[in-house]
Amino acid sequence: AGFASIAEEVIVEEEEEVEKNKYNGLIAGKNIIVVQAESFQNFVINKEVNGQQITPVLNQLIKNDSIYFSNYYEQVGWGNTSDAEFVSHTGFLPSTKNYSYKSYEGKTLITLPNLLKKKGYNTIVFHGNEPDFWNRKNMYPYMGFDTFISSEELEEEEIIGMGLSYKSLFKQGIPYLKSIDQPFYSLFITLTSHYPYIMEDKYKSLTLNSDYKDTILGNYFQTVNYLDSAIGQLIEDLKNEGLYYNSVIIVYGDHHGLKMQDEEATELLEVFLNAEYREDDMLRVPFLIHVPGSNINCEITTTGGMVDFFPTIANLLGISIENSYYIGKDLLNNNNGFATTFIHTAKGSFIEDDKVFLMSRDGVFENSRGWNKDTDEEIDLQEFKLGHERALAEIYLSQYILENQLLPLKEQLDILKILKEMGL
Ligand code: GP9
Repeated sequence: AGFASIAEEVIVEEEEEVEKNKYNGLIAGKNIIVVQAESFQNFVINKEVNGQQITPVLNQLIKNDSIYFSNYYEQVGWGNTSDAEFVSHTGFLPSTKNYSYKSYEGKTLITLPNLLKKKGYNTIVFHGNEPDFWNRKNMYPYMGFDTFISSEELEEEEIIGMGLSYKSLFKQGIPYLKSIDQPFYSLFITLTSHYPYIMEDKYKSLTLNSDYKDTILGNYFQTVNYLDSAIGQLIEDLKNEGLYYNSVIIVYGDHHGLKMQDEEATELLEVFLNAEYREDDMLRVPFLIHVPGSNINCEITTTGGMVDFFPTIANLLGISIENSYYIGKDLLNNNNGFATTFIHTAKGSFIEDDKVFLMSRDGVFENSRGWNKDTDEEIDLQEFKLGHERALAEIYLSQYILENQLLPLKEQLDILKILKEMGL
């Protein structure tokens, strides 16, 4: 079956709905501009270093016409940045065998861009690096992106670190957005804040004292601050081009940048945070939906992960999808926080609203650790048994469904039967 007929089946017809979810259709028909920000962690939000806000633009945005998710976690595997794209847009967890853009190349996928195309949207993705990196060029047609603007089309006017700078990427993206028919779904995948966070002084705006200057943490702050100012510039440009009020701007971090294993970074961070830097701090990324003119101003504290992006945004766009087509949950209509996490090769770790479970590296449940998020107190492992099984089920179910192309075959999506076949 072609994708068109599959999408017809997936989108639940309006007449079938009994009760609409909260915020259903809030952004229906609007242009969507998503910024997937490289190595962007949540701990910098609303924080100051040497008396200066690290993310002043985003801090303001969060307070005005925005929904901010403050307990949102990365869910990436081998594919790092590309897995963040994959998981966010499919609502399934990444492959455990290879990077998802390799494992699932050629598969029929139900993705946010694919569904939006059915609603008349144009889809476009921008990334200032070579198109073959992470197999993006081959994979984007399956992800539903019609147009891919990479380093082959973009001018090399400002290169920082691994590729085109944030500011140049956004600036060069605007004419493309102006030239395509509206509404559009656009994704900007950024690079400037990629490890090791080295930039020339002329791009640095924070004045740092000797505690931070030229340290990994100080350099990280500078690149994140540069990202923040680039988002400010993007918003100004959207206003000047008449695109701002009919667009929604979404920003999320793709994965962590400062590893706990990096002793220098962790030592500096613990002084900066005045607290221990733990796994959940490391894996938490910001997620923000800015809806100009909406007067919405809310913080969602329910624990979620990247698999939740697809159902959450779909609900906001007024697209109702049967929940057997994704693993995640609509974070605006769910109070049961849960995020399966990938921290090392042993699988089955997860985070809930009040606790964290970290599966032992040796894969033995009894050697694992679990603690209360607020008090840091260790919790009896038996309390994590069910969550651990759920985390494993989410991982293997994602893989089983995607590998075996079960998505187009509605009648085969009997979740309980699949779990039984998998021995879970
Ligand atoms: C490469 C960029 C960075 O194109 O997406 O990828 P990462 O190394 O962070 O996965």
